[in-house]
Amino acid sequence: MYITDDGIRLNASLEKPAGREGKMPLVIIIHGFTGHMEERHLVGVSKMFNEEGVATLRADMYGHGGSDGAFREHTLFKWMTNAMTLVDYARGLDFVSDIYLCGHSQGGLMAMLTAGLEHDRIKGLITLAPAAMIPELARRGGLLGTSFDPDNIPEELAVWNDFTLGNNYVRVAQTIHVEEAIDRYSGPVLIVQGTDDDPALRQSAKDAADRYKNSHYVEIEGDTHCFDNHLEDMLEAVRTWIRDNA
Ligand code: FER
Repeated sequence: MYITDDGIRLNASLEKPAGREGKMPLVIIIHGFTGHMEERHLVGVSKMFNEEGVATLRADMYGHGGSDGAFREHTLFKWMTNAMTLVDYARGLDFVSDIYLCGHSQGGLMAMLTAGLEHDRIKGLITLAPAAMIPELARRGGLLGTSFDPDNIPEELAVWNDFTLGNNYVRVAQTIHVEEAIDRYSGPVLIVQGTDDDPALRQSAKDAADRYKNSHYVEIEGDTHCFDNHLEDMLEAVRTWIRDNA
C-alpha cells in the first residue's frame, strides 16, 4: 500500500498481530540510508513486535525502496516530513492506542528527530545503531568516508559504489542539531548498538543515550551495523524493553 506525503507515494506495510482485537500499540519502523523496509533486521523486529501484540507500520522513505523520489534528492528534511506523515496516518487508525517509533541508522536518527517534533504523541522511542553523528560529520565535511570543504559543498558526493548524493543533503544535515531533538523528548528510549559497528557511530549512539532523560542502552557484543551476527540478541533486547514499556 501507499501512504501519500504531499503527492509523494511512500511504499508501506501495516501488520497487525494475529488474532488480536481491539485497541493496540503501533510501532513505526524506519530503515537507514540506502536501505528499505524489507531488510532482514527490520522484518525481524516487525515480526517480534507482532508476536508481542504490537502492530507495526514499516515504510520506505523518500528516494528509497518502493517509494517515490530520487535517492540523489533525498534530505533529512524530506524524511522528517515523511515521518510526520506516517505519525498522522497512525493517529488516524481507529485500532491504534499508543504510537512508538523505531529506526535503524539514518532511520534511527530520523526516529530521534521525529520524537522531538512529535514529543507529545510518541509513547516510546527505539533506535538501532542510530547514526546520530551525521549532522556533525556534515558540518566537519566528512560523510561516509568522503572529505570535502563544508563551506563549499561539492555539487555531488559519490558514496559507496553506486550512490550519488546531492548537495542539498549536506546543506540540510549541516543545520540539524540532534541535541535539541533529544532534549525535547522525555519518554522512554531504548538504544541498541553492535560493538563491531563504526566507532564514531557507536560513540554517538552512546552520547545520545547519555543525553536522553529516560534511556536504556544495550550493546550487542560482536555485532555489526545491521545485526548480521546476533540478530536474535538484538530482538530479545527490544522484546524485553517493549514488554516493560507498552
Ligand atoms: C555517514 C555514516 C552513516 C552517513 C550516513 C550513514 C550520509 C548512515 C548509515 C545508515 O543509515 O545505515 O557518514 O552519511
